[in-house]
Amino acid sequence: MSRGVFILLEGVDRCGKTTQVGLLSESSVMAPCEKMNFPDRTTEIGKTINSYLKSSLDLSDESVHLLFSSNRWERQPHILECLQGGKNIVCDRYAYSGVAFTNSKVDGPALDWCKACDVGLPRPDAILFLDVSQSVAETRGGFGDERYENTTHQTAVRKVFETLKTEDQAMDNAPEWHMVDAGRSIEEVKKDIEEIVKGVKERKQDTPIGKLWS
Ligand code: ADP
Ligand code: 2DT
Repeated sequence: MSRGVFILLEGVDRCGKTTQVGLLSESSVMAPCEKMNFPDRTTEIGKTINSYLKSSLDLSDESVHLLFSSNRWERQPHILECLQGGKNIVCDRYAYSGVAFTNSKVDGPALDWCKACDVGLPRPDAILFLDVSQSVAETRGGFGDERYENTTHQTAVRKVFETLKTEDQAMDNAPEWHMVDAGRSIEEVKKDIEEIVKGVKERKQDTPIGKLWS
């Protein structure tokens, strides 16, 4: 039996991740499928992260970064169990958001420090980066009240994503990156994503599960 494949959707706020993760998880291309998202606010660590994002709790940049990472590590056994059992995973944000949102802070921790705590997590087989300009993203509804929901930070986040893509592309064992033009209609983006995922399955489902950034 082939293993499941691990598909990660990343991008800035309102690029359409939640919409497309939902559609892909219901598509026959991904069946059987488990849908995940990070931060997972349902766990004890996730509840602390939620308080931080809602600004009812203050934490240092380093401390909250490690909590976001820990929130992924607590799901590691389940991720591996799904993939080994032949279940595909579609995930809304992961360590890439983790690094991008922390490193982009003013005087934020260094990129390598940000990456270190996520090294060894289950490696996504592919990252589908939903690429949309900041101005288009902002026509899709106003920012809410959570931390990070402002244009300056989102622009800085986008630059770190670019750096992470460049670094991955220089590695032998990194996820495939696919830039998806997310400025099109929901249906067009969905079709594009399904085609990409078909190819990823063919290439990856009979390879060993990888470890992130190692
Ligand atoms: P994210 O999870 O990346 O923040 P969402 O999927 O929640 O983004 O989408 C943000 C808003 O934009 C929602 O109101 C959604 O219905 C809308 N939306 C999503 N994709 C598109 C698209 N391709 N074109 C226009 N509006 C979209
Ligand atoms: P959502 O709006 O997708 O719930 O994200 N974030 C996310 C981090 O700062 N570090 C992380 O490791 C992850 C996964 C991105 C809530 C916010 O949390 C940020 C936006």
